Amino acid sequence: MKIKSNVKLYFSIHERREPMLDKINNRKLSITVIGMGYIGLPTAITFANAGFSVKGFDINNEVIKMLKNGKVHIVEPDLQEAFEEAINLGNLVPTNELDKSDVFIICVPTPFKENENKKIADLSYVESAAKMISEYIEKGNLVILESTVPPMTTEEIMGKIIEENSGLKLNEDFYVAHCPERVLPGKILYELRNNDRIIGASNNYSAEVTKKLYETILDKGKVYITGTRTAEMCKLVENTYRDINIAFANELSIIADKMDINVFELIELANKHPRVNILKPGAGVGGHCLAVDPWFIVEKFPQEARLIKTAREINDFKPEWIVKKIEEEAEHDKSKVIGILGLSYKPNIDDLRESPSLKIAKILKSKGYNVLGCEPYIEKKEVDSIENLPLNEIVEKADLLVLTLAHNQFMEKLEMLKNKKVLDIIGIIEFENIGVEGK
Ligand code: SAJ
Repeated sequence: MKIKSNVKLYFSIHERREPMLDKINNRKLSITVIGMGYIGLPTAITFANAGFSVKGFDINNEVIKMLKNGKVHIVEPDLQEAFEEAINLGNLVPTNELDKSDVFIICVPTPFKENENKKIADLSYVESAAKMISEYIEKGNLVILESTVPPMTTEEIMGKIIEENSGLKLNEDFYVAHCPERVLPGKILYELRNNDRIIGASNNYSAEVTKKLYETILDKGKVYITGTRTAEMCKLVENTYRDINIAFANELSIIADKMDINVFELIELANKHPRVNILKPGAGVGGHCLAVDPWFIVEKFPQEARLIKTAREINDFKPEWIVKKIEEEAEHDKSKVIGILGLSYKPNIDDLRESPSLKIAKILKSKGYNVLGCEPYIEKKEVDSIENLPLNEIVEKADLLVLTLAHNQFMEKLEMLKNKKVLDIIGIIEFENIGVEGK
């Protein structure tokens, strides 16, 4: 009895596997990417330019309208050209209507929300994508989740929602995989082809098809197969590793300040040891990844994830500590004009999500200080209620300048700050002045 059912299962999977793999080989596989944001749009473009017929779905009509008019809505090197190539090939169709597809790839945001003073993942976009897919999914289809999620989401939440709403059975009728995105904004198209990919698959069939599919877009990158839980955790661990290391650097900066020594000199010298590589302290940790993902582990394992939580708290506290330093420098005189050099979350980009520099500016403003900002990568006169001035104007107007980001546009014009009072958070000016040997 047992053998018979196994044989039956083998044949049913075998029959379905061959056409799916053939379809990948001869580019007859249809792909729908759900979410046309920072990850979904470049992913859809990359698969389209690899020869697949791709639908780029988004619920935001404005985004679809813009794409249909031939313009990408994201600032990212070479993306517009790659998009035009995909459209000219006839392989990419932006749409706000979902339809049947061999493969669905979910690339929707997973922010966090506050719940009873705890930071937990907001999975509403993943859940609603899964519900939408349930209406169109057919036997043999594959659903790949690329969004960063807490452990036990791919099969246990997304898979379950599709089962409940479609009536199909996971691993018998349809398959799921988690293939977390790992690309760095500013280098997305390059990293999509050259970073290794981790694939967490619900069974061997899903692993084989997902691996084959992603290999069609990879140049240097390799595919590694594991279970869904390990893949989910792997993505979170990568960003948490970096967050913890930056927290160490930020904690050192606070200790060094108390000791009246230069933290940048300290780190430079410690890093001369062959097995030490301390990262850079700064204004704090921003962006939608490092500042968010570690909380997904804390949410699931609040008792165990003590170091992870502490690191998050240290990095979140850094902007508040910097505000205190600024107040001291300004002698608590609220008539003084404070200029914040850099408002985005890291150098040379326009992204403001979870930005520590912006947080510093807003705290100071809420305390009644006269705050000006300079964010050369944003062409607006105001950035989230902070007046945004060109460098020459802010240098002229501010009594105290706070250098929070090593934007190229600042680095090229550092001499403009020469005779100004500058609080250097990132160790550019002070560091050069003390002139550590070998630097
Ligand atoms: N930062 C420091 N000191 C450092 C390095 C960074 O303070 O020495 C700060 C930055 O200023 C910024 C924050 O950390 O505020 C995050 O910047 P980042 O460049 O470290 O990372 P992200 O958030 O832009 O991108 C990360 C990447 N993950 C890793 O490097 C492990 C990227 O590969 C991921 O794809 C991305 O998160 C994501 O989407 O998860």
